[in-house]
Amino acid sequence: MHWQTRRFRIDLSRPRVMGIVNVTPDSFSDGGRHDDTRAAIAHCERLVAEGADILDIGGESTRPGAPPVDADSEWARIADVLAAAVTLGVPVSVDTFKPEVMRRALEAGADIINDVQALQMPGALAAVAGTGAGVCLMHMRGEPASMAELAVYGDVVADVAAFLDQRARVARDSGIPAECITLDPGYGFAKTAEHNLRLLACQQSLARLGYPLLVGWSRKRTLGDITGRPVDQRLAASLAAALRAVSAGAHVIRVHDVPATVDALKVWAAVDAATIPPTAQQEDA
Ligand code: HH2
Repeated sequence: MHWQTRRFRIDLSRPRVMGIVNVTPDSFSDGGRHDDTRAAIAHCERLVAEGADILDIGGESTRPGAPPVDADSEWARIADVLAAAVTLGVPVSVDTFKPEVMRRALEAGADIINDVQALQMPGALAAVAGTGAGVCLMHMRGEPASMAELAVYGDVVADVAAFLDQRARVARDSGIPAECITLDPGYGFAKTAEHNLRLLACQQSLARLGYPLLVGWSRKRTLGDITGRPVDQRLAASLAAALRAVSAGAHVIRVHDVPATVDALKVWAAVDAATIPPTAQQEDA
């Protein structure tokens, strides 16, 4: 399986690590840490040196209750960081739901648009179609400010699958090639801890929709609910969730802690490489 993006065709025969670069004053786990341009560019360089396969640059926090940011301010936060990131030799994604920011990011060389609103904003499909960009279509409901109230589902797995399937169809009908599309269940977005865990337990059914899955569990609140740990002490929990997600069909893991995730996936790959295929096992017996 591959993910076609503008400059790179990403081979997904092994899980890939997407390193998070939040150029925001208020992101839930690292807000304010990289919100000056120089620090954010240094962070991009560090993540690539640590083994990130993809960078994901965001200029607006999507944490519950985050205040909205207008397109000009969002673009002003990320423009110089994006310009530097596209010289680093890895695909660069921009995390935005605003068509105006998408258009500017693609003009500036972004490879991927990561949209937590799954290209539902008027003009978003047109901003991406025909550019060759990869897209990540994520499930959520409402806006960050209101999403907690909307965490009510009949069957969360069926509802999320139906939404993602429909958004992928709409994207394709708008001219975005299937090979450019990844889907994301949107862990933590308009979902309770119970919903998030149920979705992870049943994530294979989303993988069966036929598109690569991109997932983000890194440091999220459900991990704090389970372990009782604050956001800066959720590395072990994040790794456990990342590995469960990979075993349930995820191809791209969106994380803050790149070196630890890369190591965990190296061990995973080493065990895979040592695994005897079932047919050979039968011959041995
Ligand atoms: N999670 C966050 C933001 N963007 N994009 C995708 N595709 N999937 C996710 O799970 C996802 C996402 C939230 O995490 P973070 O960027 O660290 O926080 P904030 O939104 O507060 O900047």
